[in-house]
Amino acid sequence: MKPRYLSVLCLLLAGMPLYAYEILHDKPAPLQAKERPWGARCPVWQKYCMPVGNGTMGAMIYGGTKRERVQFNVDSLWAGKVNPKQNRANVFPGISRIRELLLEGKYQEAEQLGKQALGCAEGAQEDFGSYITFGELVIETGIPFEETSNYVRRLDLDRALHVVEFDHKGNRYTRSVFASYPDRCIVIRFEVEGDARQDLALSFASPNAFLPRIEQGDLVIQGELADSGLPVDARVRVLQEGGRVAVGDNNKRVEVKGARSVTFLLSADTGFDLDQPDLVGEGRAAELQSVIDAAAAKGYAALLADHLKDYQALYQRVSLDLGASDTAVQSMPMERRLARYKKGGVDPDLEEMLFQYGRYLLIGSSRPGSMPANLQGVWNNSNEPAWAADYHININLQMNYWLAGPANLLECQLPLIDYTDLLARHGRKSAQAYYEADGWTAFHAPNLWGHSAPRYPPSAGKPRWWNHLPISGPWLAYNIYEHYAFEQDPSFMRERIWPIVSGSAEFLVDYLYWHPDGYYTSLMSWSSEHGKMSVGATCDHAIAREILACALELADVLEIEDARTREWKQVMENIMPYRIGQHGQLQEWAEDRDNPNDKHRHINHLWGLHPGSQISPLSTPELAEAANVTMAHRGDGATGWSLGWKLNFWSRLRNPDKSYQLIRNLLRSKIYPNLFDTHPPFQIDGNFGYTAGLCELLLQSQEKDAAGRPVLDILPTLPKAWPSGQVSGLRARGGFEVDLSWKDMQLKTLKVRSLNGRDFALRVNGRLQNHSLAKGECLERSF
Ligand code: FUC
Repeated sequence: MKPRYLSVLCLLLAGMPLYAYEILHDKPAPLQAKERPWGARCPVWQKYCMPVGNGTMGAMIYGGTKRERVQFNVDSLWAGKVNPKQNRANVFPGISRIRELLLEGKYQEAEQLGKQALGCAEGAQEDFGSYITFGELVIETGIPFEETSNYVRRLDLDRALHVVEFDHKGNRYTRSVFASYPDRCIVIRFEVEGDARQDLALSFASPNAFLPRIEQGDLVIQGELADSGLPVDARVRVLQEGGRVAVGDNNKRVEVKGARSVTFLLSADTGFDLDQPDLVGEGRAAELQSVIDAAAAKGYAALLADHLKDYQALYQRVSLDLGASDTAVQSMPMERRLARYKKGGVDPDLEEMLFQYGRYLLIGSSRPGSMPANLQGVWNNSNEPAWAADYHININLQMNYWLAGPANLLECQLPLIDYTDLLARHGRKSAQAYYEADGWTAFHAPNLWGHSAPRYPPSAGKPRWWNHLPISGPWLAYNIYEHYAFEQDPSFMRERIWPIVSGSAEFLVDYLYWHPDGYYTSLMSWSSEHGKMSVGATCDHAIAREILACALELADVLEIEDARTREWKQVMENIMPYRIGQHGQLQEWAEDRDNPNDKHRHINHLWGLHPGSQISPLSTPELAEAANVTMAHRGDGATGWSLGWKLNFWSRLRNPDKSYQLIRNLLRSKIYPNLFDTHPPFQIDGNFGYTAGLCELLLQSQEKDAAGRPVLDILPTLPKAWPSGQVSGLRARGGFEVDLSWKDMQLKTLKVRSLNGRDFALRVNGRLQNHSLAKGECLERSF
């Protein structure tokens, strides 16, 4: 063990808080894999660099000694542009004909017609664009890695701080990076102990034509996006202690000589404004200058202190202990640690760390005022990221926020609500254009500007089930409802949540089709990305049932009861019921055609089990058994996000062994050495799905009792791998915070804090008990 690891270890043993975790590496990222500059699947970037973020900006740090690189992004940096004519004209007659054909059993003809009739308007695909990369700051130091010793780089999750440390010629060098939300900048500090001095040169590199120049000693970067004309700006201030500064490379490089320490302050933005997304906004150069001036005036120590205060107020709400890993394991570089885990090594601290990492990544990529976390959060090194790093809403964006409630980060969900407002505005036109329906919906993959039509036109030749998924809007509306379920703030609900959820219910009652057999069905539909055309995909029905129930619950709180809510209720109660098929499986479609050998990653038909609340081993045992059969068919492997979903399914099915197996599979096969989850490539939803799933093992609250009280289900699915442990600060629907501990698989202590004074029921060891607590009151029990 290297001396530095020893000191880290001593700190751990000295009783550091439970939320202190570090992702360790003993080499710079570029020495750990082969570089593919600006490549979407660059192994160095996606596997070894480590992320910091403040919601609006994200950076990935390479940790090089000779050349440090800080690749960075801004959340609204999108190629492409608004397309006001994205909805295809005259689609509804085609949809009506497809419906008739399906009812006549003419599936092939219906599919044929679907290929020609569905999709967005021609031209809209070209404007859709992609999330792209800004570029990187390059800081040359002249210190080759081979001349260094005791190198360590680590991402400290408790402080949201990246640190590189090494010795060179008897001097200890430390480089720290953090992304400050309060001060809107990324702070990079190069320090050296003792008498040594540093010579550093700062420059900018990018695959885009963003031009750097030195202005009043700052590195100023300016550009404009080709399609939209969106202005792009960044500014870097160089604050050195000691030494002197010069300008080089044709006014494009800042050169610092003989400094004791140097702090770089980076701030960047585009002119995009979510409130006026159709306009090409003003450049932000002047605003960034004020941001940087203010940060510089504050100084490094105060910037760090304010960053810690802001970040820890969110991060330290939840602590988790699932058992202790060997001390030698805790200080292992992550690549070795994962390899050991892969071989069956026991490492509960790593399982905890991945849980907290999900929370870290959400705090880093989604803060009030930012865009929501996209397929890669806010991190992206390429102009051609996989799936445009967009906002897929046929599971991915929704999954990004599953943890926001249970893992107690509701503030981080506000960007999702802001963005859904935009989508719903455009989505009203899409609901009319495609279904002549009121309310709003959006199809499977929107972009920065809230593209709500299907993604591709018929001429793109893409499979239609990708494109045409009108249930995506209601699926997203469920996340927005969940915000209220966890928060219970009636005035926020009235203003922000009700319009989205009620607008979704309005769409659904117009969209669902009254089948001649006497029920409402999603005609025509297919199970997302799995196909085939159907007279009713189970997932659509589950989502419709749940959203209508949510809308009715909110209407009840708002004391609204009218023709509209009566229609919602009537439709909800007459949606095609679940069907159990020939293999005992929960049918994916109205037609009994599931293939038991099919391992497809989308398991949409279990939506009512998770994230929905319709299927449970306790209240609907037959459906839960059918869901078990489906899960057995689909197996325990999958892409990153799908493993995350499977973990949530198994925990709702109250199967601890399977749940733990999924945790092992995920960590074994889909987690990179920087702990990013991979599809492949890197896709952040798997990280978020893991954290959400872990919450589900320890506390569930999706159930309501007969009187409508939320049921807090304590330790519903505890894996044997964690016989003793504790968690504190989890949040439950109804507005509660829960701490609990267990020993030898038995609950030991329980504390429930009521945030809103709602009555609730507790299920402990299988027994249900009602409770009343006033707002702010706690219930405490020992067992
Ligand atoms: C859905 C998934 C893919 C991928 C993409 C971003 O389409 O089916 O696996 O995750 O989203």
